[in-house]
Amino acid sequence: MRTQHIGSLELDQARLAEDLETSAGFRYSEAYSDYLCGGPWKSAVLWAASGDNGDGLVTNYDYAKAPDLTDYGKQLPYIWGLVADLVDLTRLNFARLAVISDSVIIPHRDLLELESIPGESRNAHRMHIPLVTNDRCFFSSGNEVYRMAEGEVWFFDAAQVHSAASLSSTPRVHLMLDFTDQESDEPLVKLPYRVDGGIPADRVERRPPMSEEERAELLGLAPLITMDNYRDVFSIVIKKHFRADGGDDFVWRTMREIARAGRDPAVAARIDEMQRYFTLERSA
Ligand code: YCP
Ligand code: CO
Repeated sequence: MRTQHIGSLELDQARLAEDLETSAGFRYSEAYSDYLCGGPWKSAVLWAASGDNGDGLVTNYDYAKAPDLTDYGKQLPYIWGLVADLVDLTRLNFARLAVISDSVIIPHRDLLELESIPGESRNAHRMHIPLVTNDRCFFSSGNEVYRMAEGEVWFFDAAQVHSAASLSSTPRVHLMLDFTDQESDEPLVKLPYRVDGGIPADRVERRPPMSEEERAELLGLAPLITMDNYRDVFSIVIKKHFRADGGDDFVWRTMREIARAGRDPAVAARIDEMQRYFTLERSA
């Protein structure tokens, strides 16, 4: 399903605040933090196979078992009520709270490691609902940068190369729901929506085109890049992608260029290997 805004929920801020306070006591998983440069990707599993909180890695759940509410899910009556009223639970595979601050995500595709899981029990459609966000939080899909607002319901195409940023110390809290691809007479979402919306023009962030001077400045990092700091360089290049339009494949292209112009060939090899892992192939 294409990334698109399909509707909005009225959030009851007082009830939400109560649940968020409860969730502050959870032991969040930091699985997938290798996708981030900066703060970790913290997730709390609310709904998963056999109601097991698990370790947060989607490949480590028993897909032969029916999904159910976890201990964490049970402790968030308001947030869980929103989910149960909104979606067809029979096709819901995973529900997570995802929290990030002071961090950016390496452009990647998801679902690449799920091919060995049977089709009808594998995550196939994703939905994002921001619960707490701010104007320093961004997403990108390909070379399009956009923002989601609190309470909005979005389909999210995780098979396209995507990235995200949370450029402040205030945690961004999203509900992330993953669905299977089973046939059903019931709608997946109990909201009237059209499935052709795409990213609304007023959510797209208009970035200035990147100047030749700015590109040259980034390439100026080449003499500095080493095996010790290439993730710091990644962070600078990804942050630039959210502020200026460098064209298609800007992040990976720029990282390859910087690494090749650098002094240590091992860095260029590492970037190529990472690009394969994050965007092309990944086995569980
Ligand atoms: C995301 N994808 O795009 C997640 C973050 C890694 C997998 C963690 O939000
Ligand atoms: Co992702």
